[in-house]
Amino acid sequence: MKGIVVKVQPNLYTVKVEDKILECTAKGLLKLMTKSILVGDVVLVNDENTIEKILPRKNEFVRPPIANIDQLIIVVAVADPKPDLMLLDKQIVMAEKNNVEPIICINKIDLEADYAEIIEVYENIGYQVITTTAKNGIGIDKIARIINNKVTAFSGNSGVGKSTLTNNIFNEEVAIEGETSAKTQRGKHTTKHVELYEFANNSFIADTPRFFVI
Ligand SMILES: Nc1nc2c(ncn2[C@@H]2O[C@H](COP(=O)(O)OP(=O)(O)O)[C@@H](O)[C@H]2O)c(=O)[nH]1
Ligand SMILES: [Mg+2]
Repeated sequence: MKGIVVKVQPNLYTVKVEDKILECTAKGLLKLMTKSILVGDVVLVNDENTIEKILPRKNEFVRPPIANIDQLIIVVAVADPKPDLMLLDKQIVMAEKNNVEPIICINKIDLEADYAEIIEVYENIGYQVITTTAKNGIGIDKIARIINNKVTAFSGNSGVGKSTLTNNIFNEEVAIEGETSAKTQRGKHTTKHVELYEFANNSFIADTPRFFVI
């Protein structure tokens, strides 16, 4: 049976096979391999809920540990914290290099800030730019359309609204929201582990911590 790994714990892998969620272990040989099983891996599972094979990956990341990402929604806030365009550019390069489609999400447009130039610059070089007010659920419908039938991850500095976006998409608390610290203007690193959440059939979201490292 073919499935997708949605969660990894020490020696325990949660795999979605068709419409079933299975708690699986891995065949001894796989454990010895240097490349361990990652969230996002497409695997073959036998009748005893043992993972026998990892199918070839489209891409793989060490930090966060995840594989087979289709698209990366890179989130920047118009303010609080202020846009880090250097980080945005680095994430775009990282995505392109790894066969992941980058999409830019400008969040917190309820705050007083001028973001028209950011939209113009990135749209002019061919990227899709979405604007949202995650806190009030504005623009979530656009994101829901984009993530349909894909494995999507979010990246961006702490406090830009990744968890709030994810929570609004599911309309439930799947990830923990963190307050942005007034002192440092950075959010707490509340999102600790990597997990894929199924939004609709075959539409998965990873709420990953902070940003992707090449
Ligand atoms: N004003 C405003 N605040 C937001 C918006 N989206 C999220 N926030 C707040 O920003 C803070 C950080 O959000 P969070 O989702 O935890 O960011 P993450 O670190 O990227 O996951 C929280 O206090 C949210 O309530 C928004 O659209 N507008
Ligand atoms: Mg978060």
